[in-house]
Amino acid sequence: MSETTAYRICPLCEATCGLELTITDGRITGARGDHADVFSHGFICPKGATIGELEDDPDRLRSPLIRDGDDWREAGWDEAFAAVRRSLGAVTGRHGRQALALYLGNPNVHTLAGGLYAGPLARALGGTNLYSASTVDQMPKHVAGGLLFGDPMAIPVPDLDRTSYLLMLGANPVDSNGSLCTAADFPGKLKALRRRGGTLVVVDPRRTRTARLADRHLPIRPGADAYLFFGVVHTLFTEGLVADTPGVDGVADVERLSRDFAPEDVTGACGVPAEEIRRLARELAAAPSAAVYARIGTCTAEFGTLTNWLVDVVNVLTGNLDRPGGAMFPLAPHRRPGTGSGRGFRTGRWHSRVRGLPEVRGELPATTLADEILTPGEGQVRALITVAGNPVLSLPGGERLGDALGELDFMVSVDPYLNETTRHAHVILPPPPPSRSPHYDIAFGDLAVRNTARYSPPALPLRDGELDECAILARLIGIVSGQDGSGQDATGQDESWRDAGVDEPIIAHLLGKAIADPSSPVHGRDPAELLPLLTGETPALRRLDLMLRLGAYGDGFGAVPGGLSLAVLRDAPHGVDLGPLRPRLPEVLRTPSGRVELCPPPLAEDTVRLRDGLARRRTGLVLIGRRHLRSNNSWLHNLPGLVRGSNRCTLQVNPEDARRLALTDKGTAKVTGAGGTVETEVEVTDEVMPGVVSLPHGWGHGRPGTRMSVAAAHPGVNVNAVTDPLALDPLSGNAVLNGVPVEVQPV
Ligand SMILES: Nc1nc2c(c(=O)[nH]1)N[C@H]1C(S)=C(S)[C@@H](COP(=O)(O)OP(=O)(O)OC[C@H]3O[C@@H](n4cnc5c(=O)[nH]c(N)nc54)[C@H](O)[C@@H]3O)O[C@H]1N2
Ligand SMILES: Nc1nc2c(c(=O)[nH]1)N[C@H]1C(S)=C(S)[C@@H](COP(=O)(O)OP(=O)(O)OC[C@H]3O[C@@H](n4cnc5c(=O)[nH]c(N)nc54)[C@H](O)[C@@H]3O)O[C@H]1N2
Ligand code: SF4
Ligand SMILES: [Mo]
Repeated sequence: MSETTAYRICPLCEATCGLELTITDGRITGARGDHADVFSHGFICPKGATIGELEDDPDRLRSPLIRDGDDWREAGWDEAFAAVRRSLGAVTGRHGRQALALYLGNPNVHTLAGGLYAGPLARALGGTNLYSASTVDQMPKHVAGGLLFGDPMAIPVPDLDRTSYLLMLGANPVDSNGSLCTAADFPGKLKALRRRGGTLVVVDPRRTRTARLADRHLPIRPGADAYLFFGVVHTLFTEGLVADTPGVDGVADVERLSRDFAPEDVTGACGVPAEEIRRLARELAAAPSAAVYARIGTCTAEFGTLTNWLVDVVNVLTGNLDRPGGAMFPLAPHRRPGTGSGRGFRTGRWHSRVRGLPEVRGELPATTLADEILTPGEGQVRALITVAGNPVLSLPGGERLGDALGELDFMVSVDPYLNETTRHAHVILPPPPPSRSPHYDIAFGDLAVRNTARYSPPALPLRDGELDECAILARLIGIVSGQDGSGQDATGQDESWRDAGVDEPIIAHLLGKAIADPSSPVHGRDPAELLPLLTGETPALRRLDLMLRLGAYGDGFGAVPGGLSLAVLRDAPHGVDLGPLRPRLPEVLRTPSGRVELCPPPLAEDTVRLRDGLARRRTGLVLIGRRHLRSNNSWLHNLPGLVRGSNRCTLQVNPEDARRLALTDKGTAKVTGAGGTVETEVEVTDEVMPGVVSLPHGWGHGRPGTRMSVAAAHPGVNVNAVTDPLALDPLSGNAVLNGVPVEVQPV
């Protein structure tokens, strides 16, 4: 028996914990927190601890599948890619590139493959049918950041380790472990905040486990955070609490807009008492440092972009943007600092064919994908690529989308499971499990509460028949872009890399830009001298090495002694600490003015909608979502270690509502919304406020043709059969998943 230890960053959520894996005879036999990890210091959650189960799951696909009528047959990679090439070519040959769509799911931000290849794959499409989980998640954040700071990736995060006052809305990091705020051991950081005398206030319709850690929990009517925040802004102005705001335009315009939203005006809409709104404003202004942090509950709502704008308005007006202890901009190791101005950000450069919805960051709202497949005419979608997504369960209208997928001429999915979505594919290309893939978090360095750099090599080698996901995506890009004429003779992995030819042009482009940039450490050097210095067994890793060496802390190919490179990270299995967040204004800005634009016209215009909503009568039940520590969206329900115990897909109902509606605990309720009806188990609890019911997403398993036996035994119901595919935040195209009007009846 041989036993070894390997270190691997957990890819299952945004906390990015360092895992210490025990490997016995080529299998993962243990996973615990890596105490030496410079970022997570030993913290993990039950999901990270079951990573071995994920690896050994007998339902996990280990070789490509090709549809054969109602059956599947296992195929080799060359045969699978040849089938993809033939079928995609037939569709685009007949109908043009607009007939091809791509859906990118959430795990793309958790894999090196997604980080390096999702962008190039999207660009290779050559049409406008790009969809992703971003429009059922955080798109309002990108739009707010884009308009305020000129860069949709400029999303400030709370400086958790140093703040003395944290106001949190629409987030439950004790269960989710945090989002758009990468912080391992979020619960520990909240406890530490209180221990050092700081204050935590949580605004949430549910008394979550996070709310229970807080000094105050303020229940709010779902979808109404923008009202609360305008009330706070109003108070800051009327009580003279606004800090100096050098480098900020539009303060007077925000003041003017806020006049309609006095605490007394908004209290009816949001359900938070006027005096409490004033108190929040006063406390935020008076705290030595304070940060407002708003997450998914505020994004997936009808005023999602307005809310996330107002959150940063409050961070600015209280003097807390970009100062230690406030809301700050991380600087990831593979990024270069900016120049302080740029072209700015706009949306609506094109519109969706059927519903006329504006493009945002090159994407169309995911909830309109079904319309684009089902509506005949020029530009109709006839082929779909999904990578790491399960839109049938994740999107409002997902059930209709499932029907639509059955109508496609061709569908290919890069996914390890035969699930509710991939069962409609014609070819499935499964990636190897995380422990057999190299890892570096491209996405989360931009969002982490401390700057660090960490790389995990594969803990185990690929097994026969497995292909690294970077190679899978590179190969797909080659096919989609028409560059892969290689044909049929690609045998081993080296071949499939070589014929893809995706990375070399990107490397040449990045290097060329750096060489031309007077502020780069490689300015004026010769590419022919630098290229051979790149290390890495694969083109993906060579590209990562390049990004690190040119990045903010890079070695500049020797110009900066002690700087980062892939080799340096390989020698540091627990990561390299780069210190606490540092102020980045104005360098981080990409607005044409080089200033923070506090009152961009699209946001100012959308306040009309908010004002109109003040008069709306608010009666009737609304639905919100819920996350559980042992679950992760739709795809970890096949691990016995995580689904053990009682049913979690319950409808939480306040006792007051339960009495009124004659619902009983453990009884069954029928929940009806604009999208349809589901029947589910009732859980009567005063955790949810009156007038609000809560049902988690990602359930609805056990369908014919899927191959997830454990999930099928714990099916739950699909909440997105109830939510409304037509309900969107207009500025971001983000779906409304919280504050969904529903009717509930006993069965
Ligand atoms: N009602 C409601 N709906 C919601 C939400 C909500 O709160 N309420 N939340 C929304 C949010 S925030 C999100 S992010 C979306 C998620 O929406 P999706 O991304 O569409 O769905 P996931 O459930 O994350 O599915 C992930 C898929 O990736 C596959 N996968 C796992 N690991 C890998 C890998 O390494 N490589 C590849 N190629 N595939 C992999 C899994 O098998 C699964 O099929 O759901 C959204 N939907
Ligand atoms: N265990 C686990 N962890 C996860 C996931 C998972 O499915 N399970 N999913 C991952 C993903 S993809 C994401 S995006 C993140 C999300 O991470 P979080 O943003 O922390 O998401 P949630 O835990 O859903 O918390 C959202 C909170 O918003 C509240 N809420 C709902 N509507 C409103 C509203 O209108 N206003 C306010 N103020 N609050 C509201 C809900 O009651 C809930 O407590 O979690 C990630 N981590
Ligand atoms: S909190 Fe859990 S799932 Fe998230 S990265 Fe850490 S161990 Fe993995
Ligand atoms: Mo998400």
